[in-house]
Amino acid sequence: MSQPVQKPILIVNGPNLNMLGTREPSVYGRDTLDDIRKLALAKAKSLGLGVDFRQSNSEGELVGWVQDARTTAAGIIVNAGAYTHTSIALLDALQAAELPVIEVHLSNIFRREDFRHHSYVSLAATGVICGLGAKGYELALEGMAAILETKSRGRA
Ligand code: CA2
Repeated sequence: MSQPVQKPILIVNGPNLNMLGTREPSVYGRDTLDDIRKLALAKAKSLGLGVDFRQSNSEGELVGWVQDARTTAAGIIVNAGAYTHTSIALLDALQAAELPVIEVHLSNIFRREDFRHHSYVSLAATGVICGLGAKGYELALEGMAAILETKSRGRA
């Protein structure tokens, strides 16, 4: 029997991540968000996964995309930017999605200000990757592929 077509992974990026590559390279690296999108697409292709890569500065838009993902995506990789530390709305949406969630941060949030040490997103995440720059997105895709593989074997 032929395999069912896998839904894509939603990679969702929060506020100010569209500014990557313009300032603060010592914290966030030199890659632009478009560079990261290309890296993620190439890694996903090598893993046999599709990707829907998005960014918004609006909390409501991010919540809407996560709500939609419940039916349109196989998993969610999320760098919620500063909403990581503030947004119960995004946490609620991620929990309601009932999908595997991997949280990514470019910087090591635990080496930074105290207010960045707490993440609401982590309460919905299977795993968290931080401090590895753009590479974190590739590692998150590898982790997601492993989670989905385990899930599909459970169903076989
Ligand atoms: O390390 C990360 O990926 C963060 O999610 C990035 C957020 C920050 O609020 C989180 O605590 C950690 C900020 C992204 C802002 O990115 C900029 C990049 C260049 C210039 C200005 C902002």
